[in-house]
Amino acid sequence: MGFRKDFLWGGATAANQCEGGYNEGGRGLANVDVVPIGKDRFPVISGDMKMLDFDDQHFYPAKVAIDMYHHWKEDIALFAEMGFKTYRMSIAWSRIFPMGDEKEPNEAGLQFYEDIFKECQKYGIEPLVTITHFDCPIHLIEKYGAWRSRELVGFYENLCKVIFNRYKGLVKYWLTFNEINMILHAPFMGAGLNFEPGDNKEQIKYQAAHHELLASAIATKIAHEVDPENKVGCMLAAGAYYPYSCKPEDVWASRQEDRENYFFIDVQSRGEYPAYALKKMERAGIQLEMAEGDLELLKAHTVDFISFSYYSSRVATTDPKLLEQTQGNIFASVKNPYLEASEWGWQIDPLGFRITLNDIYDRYQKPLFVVENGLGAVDVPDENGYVADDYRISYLAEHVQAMKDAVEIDGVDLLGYTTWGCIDLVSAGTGEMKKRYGFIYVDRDNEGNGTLKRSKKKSFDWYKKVIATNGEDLSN
Ligand code: P53
Repeated sequence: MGFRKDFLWGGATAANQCEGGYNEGGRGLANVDVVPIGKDRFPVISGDMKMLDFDDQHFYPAKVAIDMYHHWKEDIALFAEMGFKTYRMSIAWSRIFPMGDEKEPNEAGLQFYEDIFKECQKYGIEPLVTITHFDCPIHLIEKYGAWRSRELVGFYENLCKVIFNRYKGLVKYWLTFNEINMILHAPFMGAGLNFEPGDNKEQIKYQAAHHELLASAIATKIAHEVDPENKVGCMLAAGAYYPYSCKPEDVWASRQEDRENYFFIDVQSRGEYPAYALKKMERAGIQLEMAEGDLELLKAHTVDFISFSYYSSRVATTDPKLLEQTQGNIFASVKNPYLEASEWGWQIDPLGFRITLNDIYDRYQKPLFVVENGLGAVDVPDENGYVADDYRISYLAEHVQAMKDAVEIDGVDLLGYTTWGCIDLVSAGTGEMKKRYGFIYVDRDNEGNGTLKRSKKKSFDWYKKVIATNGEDLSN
């Protein structure tokens, strides 16, 4: 009973949040490099403030991040020491195609990831690769307007052809777009989109989404052609919406919010635009430009599994006073009076995790993969760099238990679990180093000070035990 014998335990990172080395190995600049920390971050990631290069007024944490570009061997050795069965990571598009629209890839970038995959193989760690985790080459933004242009589909297709062929036999599990629904909430970070005054934002976002959905279907097709062993997944920023009250209007509002996010996965997993989305677009005057054959491609090449991130449940309401609270958050959510929240206000809800796992499994009936979950917290190391992160252990233990309930009691088919930021890295939402998720502490702060030295936290040994017992022993 419990988790399957070959359950894929591990951790997750994204290139732009850990690699650094932004101008090394022939790498080109990307949207994710030029998002600063501080008050301008939100305007930039939402596409309202245009920033396509560095300036002197801002600090850009992704330039160095935790410098995994030079530390990957040591970091993977630590993952292996914890007993990782899988490591979720992403490829930086602009390492492989620095501009994005070249015909020939950059060999140094290809070699960089090949070395990493071989290192994983040495330890029996199965890589789980996100093809794009928010990144888009700057050149594609400047020349084509990023994903609003259909030409991006072709450039992404080239990227996929190159990496599927090159890494055949080394990588089997692929995710096409990280948190594809992020395009609605943070369009510059999610899809390289910038807006000019007067732009019809909804039209642009949904058209860009169509291009990504199409690109995802084409990637799935190619992945299966190149190697029938390949398994391709979609990726959703999940977290069930609860109605604030049992007032039918609140219940309806929560369903609408859920659908806004499920929309993408409905297309990627069922292969069709759902009726409610078509109606919604029609009412909003959104007209998707499609080419002949698009709908057939979407239908024919659906994903093999569904992956998602889960940090928190969310709350929907129709009460205007409560709605005011939600301003300025990437995901609009009202405070849930029954839940405690993290230091960043993310509400902690393990049962919500079980609910979310069940909702998604009921809806798609395909194997699931939890590819992000964890607690972002302030860690205070002692003089040896050791952090006694009991709060993180308790968050993770409760969530693993909830996941086990979903598997054991509810029958959800689950392939694996990778915790977010298994090594401390830069926060996507805030750009901070201070918001830490890792089992491994990295000595670096928000301003870029620190030795980058790695040290094990208390949770390191805890997670090692969890993996060794296949999730049976969760005690601290
Ligand atoms: P940070 C918001 C809400 C849900 C997921 O987030 C999100 C975000 C973006 O902040 O993104 C995912 O770093 C994403 C990761 C990110 C992680 O959640 O803001 O896939 O890149 O780091 C955690 O605490």
